[in-house]
Amino acid sequence: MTPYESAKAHFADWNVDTEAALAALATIPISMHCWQGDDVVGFEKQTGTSGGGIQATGNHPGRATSPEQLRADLDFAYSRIPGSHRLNLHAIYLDTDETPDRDEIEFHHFASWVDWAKSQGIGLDFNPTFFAHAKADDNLTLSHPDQGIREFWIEHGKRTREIAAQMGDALGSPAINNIWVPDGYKDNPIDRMAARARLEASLDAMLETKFDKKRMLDAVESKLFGIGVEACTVGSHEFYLGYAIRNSTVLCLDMGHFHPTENVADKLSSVALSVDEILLHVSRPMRWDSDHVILQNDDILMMAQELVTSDLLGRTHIGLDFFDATISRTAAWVIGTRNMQKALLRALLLPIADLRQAEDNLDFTSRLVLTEEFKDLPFGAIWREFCDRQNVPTGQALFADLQTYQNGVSARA
Ligand code: RNT
Ligand code: ZN
Repeated sequence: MTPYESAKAHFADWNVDTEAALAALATIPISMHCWQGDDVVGFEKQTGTSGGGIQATGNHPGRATSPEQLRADLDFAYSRIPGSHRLNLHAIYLDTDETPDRDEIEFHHFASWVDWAKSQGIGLDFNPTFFAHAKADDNLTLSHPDQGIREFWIEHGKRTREIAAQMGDALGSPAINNIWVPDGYKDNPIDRMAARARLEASLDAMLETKFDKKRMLDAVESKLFGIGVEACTVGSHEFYLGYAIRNSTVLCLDMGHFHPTENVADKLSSVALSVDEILLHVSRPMRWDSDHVILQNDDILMMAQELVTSDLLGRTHIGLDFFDATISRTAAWVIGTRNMQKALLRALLLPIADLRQAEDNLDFTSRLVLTEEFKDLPFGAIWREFCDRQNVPTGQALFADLQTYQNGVSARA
């Protein structure tokens, strides 16, 4: 008996079908974020730091400094992640000799990404970039009191929607265009309502043109606070929850954008009653929105479990959002993305019918016994089988691969 066959039998004892779990996992795409590869710098000719309260810390060697390098790193990462996935691009990752400002970008500036995605069988998602720009230095963009600045960012947003739609056309899979703005105030503002009214009006203008949902989906992402905007974030959770419901957009929940003791997994079933589709930015906040690489910790396991038990996989887009510059950036992608998949696999391997029955019978003892006993089942053998079937390494082979690749990029200037 192979380790997998033995593990399969252990799970079968509890009426859990490992083959069904493996088949289900193989169909779940994860949208990997391009910005882990270069510390959210991008390829605009003029760049500074990311700004807007988001920051990669660390200076590990090997940061990708060109689209070619980033794609090479991505190729490596995808080759060590089982399954077929997506890439989430930001507008600052354009690939061109031209120097368009944010309100001048066009689809052709991203054509190389589309060609690459096509050749790799990868779907694309997209984001307007409302930070790292002189017109965002006040930490105000779509809600800026200056109409000219608002119009500049509205135009940027409109262009990203058009670009995302064309990406969706080219790849035959809708691109999510996710809107996150850094807008907020360091100290207590006098007129929160005015700022929110301006943000709402700008979003309305930006989203005025309707796109076929087969091409592009609009998503909106809330936040609690950022460095420099401690007192008020204009696009708060309540703001965007209401906006998404009234305007039928996708709602993005970033795990780092809530109070540290809030359970973001718990929000899924609540918001799913009011919005059709959810976008996740799976992240690991440590004390604040620190964007650490995700671990197989309770927060991630709970998130995956909710997606499975609340039957939300069909209308949730799983994206990642972390960036750590103190470690190998490619290893961060590979380990973080695999951790999301491992969490999903663990959820798919739970005896859900028995757990539900115990809960319905108010038999919380059985529920506890089952969840805790299941933690000891040979999950690793099932995961390994998944990787073997997809020709992706595990264990020491993975460890060696990650090191070898990092050694190869460490000499980059
Ligand atoms: C910022 C948001 C946002 C960004 C990316 C780069 O706090 O989480 O999603 O991380 O757009
Ligand atoms: Zn995010």
